[in-house]
Amino acid sequence: MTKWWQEAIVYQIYPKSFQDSNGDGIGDLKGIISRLDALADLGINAIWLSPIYESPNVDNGYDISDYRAIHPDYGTMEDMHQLIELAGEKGIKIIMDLVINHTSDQHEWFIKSKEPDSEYRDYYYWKKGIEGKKPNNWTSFFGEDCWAYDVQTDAYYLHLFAKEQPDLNYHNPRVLEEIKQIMKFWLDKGIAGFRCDVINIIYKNALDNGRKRLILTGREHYLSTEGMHTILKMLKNEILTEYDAFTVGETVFVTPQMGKALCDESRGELDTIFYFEHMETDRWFVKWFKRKFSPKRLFKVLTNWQQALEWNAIYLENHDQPRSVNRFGDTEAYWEASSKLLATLLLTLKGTPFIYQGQEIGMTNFDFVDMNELRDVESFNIDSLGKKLHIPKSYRWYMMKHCSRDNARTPMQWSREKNAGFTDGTPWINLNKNHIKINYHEQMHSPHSILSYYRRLILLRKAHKALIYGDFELVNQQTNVYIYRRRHEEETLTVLLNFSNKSQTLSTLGPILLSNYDREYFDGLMLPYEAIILK
Ligand code: ISL
Ligand code: CA
Repeated sequence: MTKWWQEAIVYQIYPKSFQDSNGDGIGDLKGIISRLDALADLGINAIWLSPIYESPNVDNGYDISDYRAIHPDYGTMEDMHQLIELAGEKGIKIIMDLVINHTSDQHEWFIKSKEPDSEYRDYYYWKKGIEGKKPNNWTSFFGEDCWAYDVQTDAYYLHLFAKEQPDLNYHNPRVLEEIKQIMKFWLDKGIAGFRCDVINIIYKNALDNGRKRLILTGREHYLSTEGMHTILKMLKNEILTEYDAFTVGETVFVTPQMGKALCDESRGELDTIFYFEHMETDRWFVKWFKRKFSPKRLFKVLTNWQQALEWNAIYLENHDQPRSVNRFGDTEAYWEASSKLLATLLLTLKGTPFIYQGQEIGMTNFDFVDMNELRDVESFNIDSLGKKLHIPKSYRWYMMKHCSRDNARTPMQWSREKNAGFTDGTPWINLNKNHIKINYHEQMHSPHSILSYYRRLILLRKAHKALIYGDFELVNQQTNVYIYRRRHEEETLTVLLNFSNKSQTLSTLGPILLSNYDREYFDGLMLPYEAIILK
């Protein structure tokens, strides 16, 4: 049986940087509402909203202090109802971000839990140190260690992310009960599902010391545990199914094997996941060490996942990743062609595609010149860790340039005007100066723009079921050329992608359905960064 979300194309909005409506320099819900026509015109069917809940914004909303309230920066609950309704009228569903591994340290549960006798104490992991030392040797995702000390009660609490993000304790059944009620609260408002933040680490088996590792010491105690699988089954059974809600789990360090265990329909856990293996194909060990991108590595990872899972989420960008054209394309001579090439990949693989705001116009990494232009807590933590490790300043800056999450968080470039039409005020983070050249307005009017190409691809996907339901069949993954077929009933389409700035000669020929060079017949010679769909 097919599902609504298999035919859907999802667009991720990072609200803080999408559209400001009141001149305070921060994007907001009214701003999103004012751009719904643009989104409908692109042809998307759902929006994944990064967090808009009440939050001190240490990690831009991924530190929630009230799951049932809208942050005043973003507007009111009334605005949210309007967004759900008006988007719905245009056939666009809303998917919310569900951040339940941790809360903010300003959440009332956490504040109350600081009292040792409080009924909230066990909502979190509060532990006494061992002989003046931290409870164990685990390290956090953001580079610091992951136990914070509280003087008042002479105890530590666990935080796998920033210290303002204490981890919830799912050994306490009351925590899951709270989460279920929160999910119902939003589903009853008419949202269509959840993107579940770092969902495969929520259940910690034990707080024992971990094997020493380069990153994330301790992870064998909480990655993809049985307890986590049990929780997912309960959420699906007791809450999600009744609403026909869609889930995409953000899952770290997952293999295709683990992915299957999370997404196989028969197991009743998640619908899809975001894996990270393809995001590591231009990195050494951790995301902070860039290496030369090898297209072949990318093809191999993608093929592997395409073959392992019946269905999954497909993405090349999000708010945590540098822009894809910088990583896998060419921002100079072939900026347009390579952005379109990546669009073709995204929209012709098997799965539900996620477009990240700005990707549809080929937005690029930031052009900041100084550390004080950055805003991300992770970047600052990593920079100070780098300092401690005596990594030279120039290399630390190189790391930021290529790897900081702020690369994807500069404001959406709507026009060539002041502040790119994002705000009338002072933006919370600087805009990329290239908005003079790269902007929505310009591309909207050009039939050959990246934006128009996205539109065409989306229409094509809707017209050719093979692009949605077709099997994935690998034809070739040479050094720079990726070729695969999508076959469904009577129709077979072949996708050819040239990930290099050199032409390539192939033995295939034939009439073209779509090419990023607007050709109609393929003569066997692939141009630089050419993408072709053959009939
Ligand atoms: O971006 C990363 C490291 O640079 C990832 O390890 C990231 O931290 C991980 O994918 C989890 O991300 C999610 O949870 C974080 C939040 O900061 C991210 O924005 C969110 O996508 C904590 O809630
Ligand atoms: Ca605003």
